Amino acid sequence: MNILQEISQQLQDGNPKNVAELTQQAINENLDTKTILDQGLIAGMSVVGEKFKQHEIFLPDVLLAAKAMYAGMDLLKPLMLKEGIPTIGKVVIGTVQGDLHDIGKNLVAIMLRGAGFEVVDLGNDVSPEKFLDTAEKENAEIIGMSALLTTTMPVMKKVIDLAKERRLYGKKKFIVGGAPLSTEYAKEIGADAYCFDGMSAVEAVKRFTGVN
Ligand code: B1M
Repeated sequence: MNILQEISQQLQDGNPKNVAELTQQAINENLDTKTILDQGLIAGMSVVGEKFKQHEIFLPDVLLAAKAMYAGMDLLKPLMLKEGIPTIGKVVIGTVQGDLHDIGKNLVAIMLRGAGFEVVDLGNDVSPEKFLDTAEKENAEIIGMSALLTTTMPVMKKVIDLAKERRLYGKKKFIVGGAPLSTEYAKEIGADAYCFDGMSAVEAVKRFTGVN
């Protein structure tokens, strides 16, 4: 088993301490940050998700895996931010109301910051009003919404509909992401872009702010 497989396995087993040690070891061995993230941490979390779906494991196991994921991400975060350049645009980001999943949203926030954007992170369970009030107050060009549950996806539409009411639609760009979403859904609700992962969120925000 190589070190990336070990990270994935320890994450699946819900061992934050071991995940942190192995992640640090991989960093010391000069493994690429994105490789550690994708083939170690995210790979492990994908297995956890699949097992949870099949009822092979239960919620407490998923919580432990999430803790382990954060133990690894905390070490990778400074490296991901390192190449940051001066602020070139502002993004308000959050997980929509009713949804507590924040691992993916946090990863996206880290990558946006790493790409030089200022990010106002509202956390999870964010109401439509809070997204829009903050974007106005902070004068942010972009509003980024994350949803991991099919039951919370419609909140994204509520945010966009409220933006239309407040005549903000067209003035701000709306990007959406999260495992249950798709390009079609994004189009249907009037979002400006569906982002599959952190990298595509960075690309979309660059496009909307005119950064190359
Ligand atoms: Co929950 N959960 N969970 N969960 N959980 C899912 C999402 C689920 C698919 C599991 C399953 O059944 N296979 C399922 C949803 C089913 C559905 O709606 N279709 C589910 C369920 C049912 C639930 C509960 C309802 C369980 C219960 O209570 N019975 C409950 C809901 C609580 C709530 O939110 N109200 C619940 C709770 C939890 C925990 C709290 C235990 C924990 C969350 C911990 C946390 O986030 N702090 C948890 C976890 C960890 C998961 C899984 C296993 C992993 C999610 C994750 O972090 N993935 C998940 C299964 C899965 O997704 N395979 C599952 C890793 C992360 C890096 O990926 O979040 O997809 P992801 O983010 C990616 C992209 O999607 C994208 O970029 C990220 C990086 O590549 N992206 C964006 C995400 N947001 C973006 C925003 C952007 C751009 C890109 O722009 C703004």
